[in-house]
Amino acid sequence: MINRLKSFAHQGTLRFNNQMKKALVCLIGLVSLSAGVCAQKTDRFMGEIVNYDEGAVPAYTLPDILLTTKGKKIKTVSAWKKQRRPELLALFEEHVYGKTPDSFDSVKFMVTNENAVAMAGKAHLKEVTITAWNHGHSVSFPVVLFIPNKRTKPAPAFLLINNRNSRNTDPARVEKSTFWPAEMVIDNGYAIAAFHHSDVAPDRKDSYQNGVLKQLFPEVLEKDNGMKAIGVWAWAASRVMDYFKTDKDIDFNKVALVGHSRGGKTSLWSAAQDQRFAMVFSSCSGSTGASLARRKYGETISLINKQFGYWFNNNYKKYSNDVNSLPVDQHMLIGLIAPRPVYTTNATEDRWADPYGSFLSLRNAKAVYDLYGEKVALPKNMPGVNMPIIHSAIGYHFREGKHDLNVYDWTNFIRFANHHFNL
Ligand code: GTR
Repeated sequence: MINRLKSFAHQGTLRFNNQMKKALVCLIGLVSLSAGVCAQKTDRFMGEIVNYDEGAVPAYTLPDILLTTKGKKIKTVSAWKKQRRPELLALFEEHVYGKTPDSFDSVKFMVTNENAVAMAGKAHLKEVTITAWNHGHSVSFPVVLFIPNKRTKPAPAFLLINNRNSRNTDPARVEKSTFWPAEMVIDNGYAIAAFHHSDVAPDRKDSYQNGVLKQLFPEVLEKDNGMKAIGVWAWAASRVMDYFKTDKDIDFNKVALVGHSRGGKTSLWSAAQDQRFAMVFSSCSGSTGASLARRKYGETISLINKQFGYWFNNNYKKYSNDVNSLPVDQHMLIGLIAPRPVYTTNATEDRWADPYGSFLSLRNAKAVYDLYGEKVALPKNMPGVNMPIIHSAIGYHFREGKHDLNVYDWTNFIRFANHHFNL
Protein backbone atom coordinates (compact mmCIF):
# COMPACT_ATOMS: atom_id res chain seq x y z
CA MET A 1 0.00 0.00 0.00
CA ILE A 2 2.79 2.39 1.00
CA ASN A 3 4.62 1.42 -2.16
CA ARG A 4 1.52 2.17 -4.17
CA LEU A 5 1.19 5.60 -2.59
CA LYS A 6 4.87 6.31 -3.17
CA SER A 7 4.58 5.36 -6.80
CA PHE A 8 1.59 7.67 -7.28
CA ALA A 9 3.33 10.47 -5.44
CA HIS A 10 6.28 9.99 -7.79
CA GLN A 11 4.10 10.18 -10.89
CA GLY A 12 2.32 13.18 -9.43
CA THR A 13 5.65 14.92 -8.98
CA LEU A 14 6.71 14.17 -12.54
CA ARG A 15 3.47 15.49 -13.94
CA PHE A 16 3.59 18.51 -11.64
CA ASN A 17 7.16 19.31 -12.67
CA ASN A 18 6.17 19.07 -16.29
CA GLN A 19 3.21 21.40 -15.69
CA MET A 20 5.48 23.89 -13.91
CA LYS A 21 7.93 23.81 -16.76
CA LYS A 22 5.16 24.38 -19.27
CA ALA A 23 3.75 27.27 -17.28
CA LEU A 24 7.20 28.89 -17.12
CA VAL A 25 7.80 28.53 -20.82
CA CYS A 26 4.37 30.08 -21.42
CA LEU A 27 5.17 33.00 -19.23
CA ILE A 28 8.28 33.99 -21.08
CA GLY A 29 6.26 33.97 -24.25
CA LEU A 30 8.20 31.38 -26.20
CA VAL A 31 5.14 29.43 -27.20
CA SER A 32 1.67 29.63 -28.59
CA LEU A 33 -1.59 28.47 -27.09
CA SER A 34 -3.47 25.51 -28.45
CA ALA A 35 -6.46 23.55 -27.08
CA GLY A 36 -6.24 25.62 -23.94
CA VAL A 37 -2.80 24.24 -23.12
CA CYS A 38 0.51 25.92 -23.58
CA ALA A 39 1.75 24.01 -26.59
CA GLN A 40 5.50 23.92 -26.31
CA LYS A 41 6.99 21.87 -29.08
CA THR A 42 9.57 19.91 -27.17
CA ASP A 43 10.37 18.93 -23.64
CA ARG A 44 13.25 17.09 -21.99
CA PHE A 45 12.72 13.96 -19.92
CA MET A 46 15.17 11.32 -18.72
CA GLY A 47 17.91 12.71 -20.94
CA GLU A 48 15.77 12.65 -24.07
CA ILE A 49 14.02 15.25 -26.15
CA VAL A 50 10.29 14.66 -26.14
CA ASN A 51 8.64 15.77 -29.37
CA TYR A 52 5.31 17.62 -29.31
CA ASP A 53 5.59 19.07 -32.78
CA GLU A 54 3.31 17.37 -35.31
CA GLY A 55 5.44 18.76 -38.13
CA ALA A 56 8.57 17.15 -36.69
CA VAL A 57 7.23 13.57 -36.51
CA PRO A 58 9.55 11.60 -38.80
CA ALA A 59 7.98 9.58 -41.62
CA TYR A 60 7.28 5.95 -40.78
CA THR A 61 5.67 2.92 -42.39
CA LEU A 62 3.35 0.73 -40.38
CA PRO A 63 3.59 -3.04 -40.76
CA ASP A 64 0.60 -4.30 -42.75
CA ILE A 65 -1.99 -5.75 -40.42
CA LEU A 66 -3.29 -8.16 -43.06
CA LEU A 67 0.03 -9.37 -44.47
CA THR A 68 1.46 -12.51 -42.84
CA THR A 69 5.18 -12.75 -42.12
CA LYS A 70 5.32 -15.16 -45.10
CA GLY A 71 3.91 -12.44 -47.33
CA LYS A 72 0.38 -13.76 -47.72
CA LYS A 73 -2.42 -11.19 -47.89
CA ILE A 74 -5.32 -12.08 -45.58
CA LYS A 75 -8.69 -11.73 -47.28
CA THR A 76 -11.11 -13.77 -45.19
CA VAL A 77 -12.18 -14.05 -41.58
CA SER A 78 -11.15 -17.68 -41.52
CA ALA A 79 -7.62 -16.90 -42.79
CA TRP A 80 -7.42 -14.09 -40.23
CA LYS A 81 -8.45 -16.46 -37.43
CA LYS A 82 -6.27 -19.36 -38.51
CA GLN A 83 -3.14 -17.56 -39.62
CA ARG A 84 -2.71 -13.88 -38.97
CA ARG A 85 -4.42 -13.57 -35.59
CA PRO A 86 -2.32 -16.31 -33.89
CA GLU A 87 0.79 -14.97 -35.60
CA LEU A 88 0.20 -11.43 -34.29
CA LEU A 89 -0.58 -12.66 -30.79
CA ALA A 90 2.68 -14.59 -30.77
CA LEU A 91 4.58 -11.52 -32.00
CA PHE A 92 3.16 -9.34 -29.20
CA GLU A 93 4.06 -12.05 -26.70
CA GLU A 94 7.59 -12.43 -28.02
CA HIS A 95 8.48 -8.79 -28.53
CA VAL A 96 6.29 -6.68 -26.22
CA TYR A 97 4.20 -7.98 -23.33
CA GLY A 98 5.66 -11.45 -22.81
CA LYS A 99 4.12 -14.85 -23.03
CA THR A 100 1.31 -15.71 -20.65
CA PRO A 101 1.71 -19.29 -19.35
CA ASP A 102 -0.73 -21.63 -21.09
CA SER A 103 -2.09 -23.13 -17.91
CA PHE A 104 -2.00 -23.38 -14.13
CA ASP A 105 -3.39 -26.01 -11.78
CA SER A 106 -6.62 -24.55 -10.45
CA VAL A 107 -8.61 -21.51 -9.41
CA LYS A 108 -11.14 -21.16 -6.57
CA PHE A 109 -13.52 -18.44 -5.51
CA MET A 110 -14.77 -17.50 -2.09
CA VAL A 111 -17.41 -14.88 -1.34
CA THR A 112 -16.01 -13.35 1.84
CA ASN A 113 -18.63 -10.65 2.35
CA GLU A 114 -22.08 -10.11 0.96
CA ASN A 115 -24.80 -7.48 1.32
CA ALA A 116 -27.99 -7.93 -0.67
CA VAL A 117 -29.14 -4.39 0.10
CA ALA A 118 -26.00 -2.35 -0.51
CA MET A 119 -26.19 1.18 -1.92
CA ALA A 120 -29.45 1.82 -0.09
CA GLY A 121 -30.98 -1.33 -1.51
CA LYS A 122 -30.01 -0.67 -5.13
CA ALA A 123 -27.30 -3.28 -5.37
CA HIS A 124 -26.05 -6.62 -4.17
CA LEU A 125 -22.46 -6.42 -2.97
CA LYS A 126 -20.19 -9.43 -3.24
CA GLU A 127 -16.60 -9.34 -2.09
CA VAL A 128 -14.87 -12.29 -3.68
CA THR A 129 -11.42 -13.72 -3.05
CA ILE A 130 -9.90 -15.42 -6.06
CA THR A 131 -7.19 -17.98 -5.33
CA ALA A 132 -5.12 -19.53 -8.09
CA TRP A 133 -2.86 -22.55 -7.56
CA ASN A 134 0.15 -23.86 -9.43
CA HIS A 135 2.71 -26.49 -8.37
CA GLY A 136 1.51 -26.38 -4.77
CA HIS A 137 1.74 -22.59 -4.42
CA SER A 138 -1.13 -20.13 -4.39
CA VAL A 139 -1.92 -16.45 -4.80
CA SER A 140 -5.13 -14.77 -3.66
CA PHE A 141 -6.56 -11.40 -4.60
CA PRO A 142 -9.82 -9.61 -3.78
CA VAL A 143 -12.51 -8.47 -6.18
CA VAL A 144 -15.28 -6.02 -5.33
CA LEU A 145 -18.55 -6.54 -7.20
CA PHE A 146 -21.90 -4.73 -7.12
CA ILE A 147 -24.86 -6.17 -9.06
CA PRO A 148 -28.00 -4.12 -9.69
CA ASN A 149 -31.06 -5.40 -7.84
CA LYS A 150 -33.43 -3.88 -10.36
CA ARG A 151 -33.22 -6.40 -13.19
CA THR A 152 -35.07 -9.35 -14.64
CA LYS A 153 -32.09 -11.34 -15.86
CA PRO A 154 -28.32 -11.67 -15.33
CA ALA A 155 -26.62 -8.28 -15.50
CA PRO A 156 -24.05 -7.14 -18.08
CA ALA A 157 -20.91 -5.99 -16.28
CA PHE A 158 -17.97 -3.61 -16.32
CA LEU A 159 -14.72 -4.82 -14.79
CA LEU A 160 -12.10 -2.17 -13.93
CA ILE A 161 -8.41 -2.91 -13.53
CA ASN A 162 -7.83 -0.35 -10.78
CA ASN A 163 -4.35 1.12 -11.02
CA ARG A 164 -5.02 4.07 -8.75
CA ASN A 165 -5.94 4.42 -5.10
CA SER A 166 -7.53 1.24 -3.75
CA ARG A 167 -10.10 3.38 -1.90
CA ASN A 168 -11.56 4.20 -5.35
CA THR A 169 -13.45 0.93 -5.11
CA ASP A 170 -14.54 1.13 -1.47
CA PRO A 171 -17.09 -1.69 -0.92
CA ALA A 172 -18.68 0.24 1.97
CA ARG A 173 -19.27 3.28 -0.30
CA VAL A 174 -18.03 5.63 2.37
CA GLU A 175 -15.54 6.89 -0.18
CA LYS A 176 -16.76 7.52 -3.70
CA SER A 177 -14.64 8.21 -6.73
CA THR A 178 -15.26 9.39 -10.25
CA PHE A 179 -12.61 6.85 -11.30
CA TRP A 180 -15.11 4.05 -10.51
CA PRO A 181 -18.56 5.70 -10.29
CA ALA A 182 -20.28 2.54 -9.10
CA GLU A 183 -23.65 4.12 -8.24
CA MET A 184 -23.97 5.61 -11.72
CA VAL A 185 -23.14 2.28 -13.38
CA ILE A 186 -25.65 0.42 -11.17
CA ASP A 187 -28.34 3.00 -12.00
CA ASN A 188 -27.79 2.17 -15.65
CA GLY A 189 -28.45 -1.53 -15.10
CA TYR A 190 -24.86 -2.82 -15.17
CA ALA A 191 -22.90 -4.71 -12.58
CA ILE A 192 -19.55 -3.15 -11.74
CA ALA A 193 -16.45 -4.93 -10.48
CA ALA A 194 -12.81 -4.11 -9.82
CA PHE A 195 -9.54 -5.55 -8.63
CA HIS A 196 -6.35 -3.71 -7.76
CA HIS A 197 -3.43 -4.40 -10.10
CA SER A 198 -0.83 -4.31 -7.30
CA ASP A 199 -2.52 -7.21 -5.53
CA VAL A 200 -1.25 -9.56 -8.24
CA ALA A 201 1.97 -7.83 -9.32
CA PRO A 202 3.20 -4.81 -7.32
CA ASP A 203 3.60 -1.76 -9.55
CA ARG A 204 7.30 -1.22 -8.84
CA LYS A 205 10.41 -2.22 -10.68
CA ASP A 206 11.98 -3.80 -7.60
CA SER A 207 9.01 -5.88 -6.47
CA TYR A 208 6.68 -6.63 -9.41
CA GLN A 209 7.79 -10.26 -9.14
CA ASN A 210 6.30 -10.64 -5.66
CA GLY A 211 2.94 -12.18 -6.30
CA VAL A 212 1.77 -14.22 -9.25
CA LEU A 213 5.19 -14.43 -10.93
CA LYS A 214 7.24 -15.71 -7.99
CA GLN A 215 4.52 -17.88 -6.53
CA LEU A 216 2.91 -19.44 -9.57
CA PHE A 217 5.23 -19.03 -12.53
CA PRO A 218 8.82 -18.57 -11.27
CA GLU A 219 10.24 -20.07 -14.49
CA VAL A 220 8.76 -17.13 -16.43
CA LEU A 221 11.13 -14.75 -14.63
CA GLU A 222 14.10 -16.39 -16.36
CA LYS A 223 12.81 -15.84 -19.86
CA ASP A 224 13.41 -12.87 -22.14
CA ASN A 225 9.94 -13.36 -23.56
CA GLY A 226 8.30 -14.02 -20.19
CA MET A 227 5.43 -11.83 -19.08
CA LYS A 228 6.05 -9.08 -16.55
CA ALA A 229 3.72 -6.74 -14.70
CA ILE A 230 1.26 -5.96 -17.52
CA GLY A 231 1.12 -9.64 -18.45
CA VAL A 232 0.21 -10.52 -14.86
CA TRP A 233 -2.43 -7.79 -14.57
CA ALA A 234 -3.98 -9.07 -17.80
CA TRP A 235 -3.84 -12.66 -16.52
CA ALA A 236 -5.66 -11.59 -13.35
CA ALA A 237 -8.48 -9.98 -15.38
CA SER A 238 -9.00 -13.37 -16.98
CA ARG A 239 -9.29 -14.97 -13.54
CA VAL A 240 -12.13 -12.57 -12.78
CA MET A 241 -13.77 -13.84 -15.97
CA ASP A 242 -13.35 -17.37 -14.59
CA TYR A 243 -15.27 -16.19 -11.53
CA PHE A 244 -18.00 -14.47 -13.58
CA LYS A 245 -18.60 -17.76 -15.35
CA THR A 246 -19.70 -19.21 -12.00
CA ASP A 247 -21.91 -16.28 -10.92
CA LYS A 248 -25.46 -16.66 -12.21
CA ASP A 249 -26.18 -12.98 -11.54
CA ILE A 250 -23.70 -11.93 -14.24
CA ASP A 251 -24.34 -12.10 -17.98
CA PHE A 252 -21.06 -13.75 -18.88
CA ASN A 253 -21.46 -12.86 -22.57
CA LYS A 254 -21.66 -9.16 -21.82
CA VAL A 255 -18.59 -8.32 -19.78
CA ALA A 256 -16.65 -5.16 -20.67
CA LEU A 257 -13.08 -4.70 -19.46
CA VAL A 258 -11.97 -1.17 -18.50
CA GLY A 259 -8.53 0.22 -17.78
CA HIS A 260 -6.88 3.61 -17.53
CA SER A 261 -3.34 4.47 -18.60
CA ARG A 262 -1.18 1.48 -17.59
CA GLY A 263 -4.50 -0.21 -16.84
CA GLY A 264 -5.64 0.79 -20.34
CA LYS A 265 -2.59 -0.86 -21.89
CA THR A 266 -3.49 -3.91 -19.84
CA SER A 267 -7.18 -3.96 -20.81
CA LEU A 268 -6.21 -4.07 -24.49
CA TRP A 269 -3.63 -6.81 -24.02
CA SER A 270 -5.95 -8.83 -21.81
CA ALA A 271 -8.86 -8.67 -24.25
CA ALA A 272 -6.55 -9.41 -27.20
CA GLN A 273 -5.70 -12.71 -25.54
CA ASP A 274 -8.95 -13.56 -23.80
CA GLN A 275 -11.83 -13.48 -26.25
CA ARG A 276 -14.38 -13.99 -23.50
CA PHE A 277 -14.30 -10.23 -22.91
CA ALA A 278 -17.10 -8.93 -25.09
CA MET A 279 -15.97 -5.31 -25.10
CA VAL A 280 -12.95 -3.21 -24.11
CA PHE A 281 -12.40 0.34 -22.90
CA SER A 282 -8.94 1.84 -22.80
CA SER A 283 -8.58 5.31 -21.28
CA CYS A 284 -5.55 7.49 -22.10
CA SER A 285 -3.40 4.39 -22.62
CA GLY A 286 -0.69 6.05 -24.71
CA SER A 287 2.61 4.35 -25.44
CA THR A 288 2.36 0.56 -25.77
CA GLY A 289 -1.39 0.96 -25.32
CA ALA A 290 -3.51 2.41 -28.09
CA SER A 291 -0.90 4.81 -29.50
CA LEU A 292 1.29 3.93 -32.45
CA ALA A 293 4.85 3.08 -31.42
CA ARG A 294 6.40 4.33 -34.65
CA ARG A 295 5.16 7.91 -34.20
CA LYS A 296 7.78 9.93 -32.42
CA TYR A 297 5.43 12.11 -30.37
CA GLY A 298 5.17 12.22 -26.57
CA GLU A 299 6.22 9.06 -24.75
CA THR A 300 8.29 6.66 -26.85
CA ILE A 301 9.34 3.02 -26.41
CA SER A 302 12.71 4.25 -25.24
CA LEU A 303 11.18 6.45 -22.53
CA ILE A 304 8.68 3.88 -21.35
CA ASN A 305 11.36 1.21 -21.17
CA LYS A 306 13.56 3.51 -19.10
CA GLN A 307 10.82 4.39 -16.65
CA PHE A 308 8.63 1.31 -16.67
CA GLY A 309 10.68 -1.50 -18.18
CA TYR A 310 9.20 -3.96 -15.68
CA TRP A 311 5.79 -3.74 -17.39
CA PHE A 312 7.07 -5.40 -20.60
CA ASN A 313 9.26 -8.37 -21.45
CA ASN A 314 13.04 -8.12 -21.80
CA ASN A 315 12.91 -8.38 -25.58
CA TYR A 316 11.02 -5.09 -25.79
CA LYS A 317 14.18 -3.27 -24.69
CA LYS A 318 15.74 -4.09 -28.07
CA TYR A 319 13.37 -1.66 -29.73
CA SER A 320 14.13 1.35 -27.56
CA ASN A 321 16.40 2.74 -30.25
CA ASP A 322 15.11 0.78 -33.18
CA VAL A 323 11.35 1.06 -33.28
CA ASN A 324 11.15 0.41 -37.02
CA SER A 325 12.39 -3.14 -36.59
CA LEU A 326 9.56 -4.00 -34.18
CA PRO A 327 7.46 -6.52 -36.13
CA VAL A 328 4.19 -5.14 -34.73
CA ASP A 329 2.64 -1.78 -34.00
CA GLN A 330 -0.26 -0.93 -31.76
CA HIS A 331 -2.98 -0.88 -34.45
CA MET A 332 -2.44 -4.63 -34.54
CA LEU A 333 -3.28 -4.89 -30.85
CA ILE A 334 -6.60 -3.18 -31.59
CA GLY A 335 -7.07 -5.52 -34.56
CA LEU A 336 -6.70 -8.52 -32.24
CA ILE A 337 -9.84 -7.38 -30.44
CA ALA A 338 -11.97 -7.54 -33.61
CA PRO A 339 -14.82 -8.12 -34.13
CA ARG A 340 -15.59 -7.11 -30.55
CA PRO A 341 -16.34 -3.45 -29.87
CA VAL A 342 -13.43 -1.43 -28.52
CA TYR A 343 -13.40 2.18 -27.32
CA THR A 344 -10.39 4.31 -26.51
CA THR A 345 -10.04 7.83 -25.12
CA ASN A 346 -7.60 10.70 -24.98
CA ALA A 347 -7.50 14.07 -23.25
CA THR A 348 -6.47 17.50 -24.51
CA GLU A 349 -3.96 18.05 -21.70
CA ASP A 350 -2.33 14.65 -22.18
CA ARG A 351 -0.08 15.09 -25.19
CA TRP A 352 2.36 12.66 -23.54
CA ALA A 353 -0.07 9.88 -24.56
CA ASP A 354 -0.11 11.06 -28.20
CA PRO A 355 -3.86 11.40 -28.86
CA TYR A 356 -3.47 11.58 -32.63
CA GLY A 357 -1.26 8.48 -32.63
CA SER A 358 -3.99 6.66 -30.77
CA PHE A 359 -6.66 7.75 -33.26
CA LEU A 360 -4.41 6.62 -36.15
CA SER A 361 -4.01 3.27 -34.50
CA LEU A 362 -7.79 2.82 -34.49
CA ARG A 363 -8.03 3.88 -38.12
CA ASN A 364 -5.41 1.35 -39.10
CA ALA A 365 -7.16 -1.45 -37.20
CA LYS A 366 -10.32 -0.89 -39.24
CA ALA A 367 -9.15 -3.33 -41.95
CA VAL A 368 -9.74 -6.25 -39.58
CA TYR A 369 -13.22 -5.09 -38.61
CA ASP A 370 -13.96 -4.67 -42.32
CA LEU A 371 -13.12 -8.34 -42.86
CA TYR A 372 -15.81 -9.21 -40.35
CA GLY A 373 -18.25 -6.76 -41.93
CA GLU A 374 -18.43 -4.73 -38.71
CA LYS A 375 -19.36 -1.10 -39.16
CA VAL A 376 -16.52 1.24 -38.21
CA ALA A 377 -17.64 4.86 -38.42
CA LEU A 378 -14.43 6.68 -37.58
CA PRO A 379 -13.95 9.98 -39.42
CA LYS A 380 -10.92 10.43 -41.67
CA ASN A 381 -9.48 13.13 -39.48
CA MET A 382 -9.11 13.42 -35.74
CA PRO A 383 -12.57 14.09 -34.24
CA GLY A 384 -13.19 17.36 -32.42
CA VAL A 385 -12.95 17.76 -28.67
CA ASN A 386 -15.86 16.18 -26.74
CA MET A 387 -17.33 14.56 -29.86
CA PRO A 388 -17.64 10.88 -28.93
CA ILE A 389 -18.00 8.24 -31.64
CA ILE A 390 -20.46 5.70 -30.29
CA HIS A 391 -22.22 4.05 -33.25
CA SER A 392 -19.13 2.32 -34.52
CA ALA A 393 -17.46 -0.98 -33.61
CA ILE A 394 -14.35 1.09 -32.88
CA GLY A 395 -15.36 3.99 -30.66
CA TYR A 396 -13.35 6.97 -29.53
CA HIS A 397 -13.41 10.30 -27.79
CA PHE A 398 -10.95 13.11 -27.34
CA ARG A 399 -12.21 14.99 -24.34
CA GLU A 400 -11.07 18.16 -22.75
CA GLY A 401 -9.09 17.92 -19.55
CA LYS A 402 -6.29 15.94 -18.07
CA HIS A 403 -4.95 12.41 -18.02
CA ASP A 404 -7.68 10.66 -16.06
CA LEU A 405 -10.70 8.39 -16.07
CA ASN A 406 -13.77 10.39 -15.09
CA VAL A 407 -17.55 10.65 -15.25
CA TYR A 408 -17.49 11.99 -18.82
CA ASP A 409 -15.58 8.87 -19.85
CA TRP A 410 -17.89 6.47 -17.99
CA THR A 411 -20.99 8.22 -19.38
CA ASN A 412 -19.77 7.48 -22.89
CA PHE A 413 -18.66 3.95 -22.00
CA ILE A 414 -22.23 3.25 -20.88
CA ARG A 415 -23.65 4.78 -24.08
CA PHE A 416 -21.27 2.65 -26.15
CA ALA A 417 -22.14 -0.51 -24.19
CA ASN A 418 -25.89 0.22 -24.43
CA HIS A 419 -25.57 0.56 -28.18
CA HIS A 420 -23.47 -2.53 -28.82
CA PHE A 421 -25.13 -4.77 -26.25
CA ASN A 422 -28.54 -3.62 -27.55
CA LEU A 423 -29.67 -2.49 -24.12
C1 GTR B 1 2.88 7.54 -17.14
C2 GTR B 1 3.46 6.62 -18.16
C3 GTR B 1 2.38 6.25 -19.08
C4 GTR B 1 1.11 5.81 -18.35
C5 GTR B 1 0.89 6.50 -17.00
C6 GTR B 1 -0.04 5.86 -15.99
O1 GTR B 1 3.76 8.24 -16.39
O2 GTR B 1 4.53 7.24 -18.78
O3 GTR B 1 2.79 5.32 -20.04
O4 GTR B 1 1.02 4.48 -18.27
O5 GTR B 1 2.03 6.76 -16.35
O6 GTR B 1 -0.24 4.67 -15.91
O7 GTR B 1 -0.58 6.64 -15.21
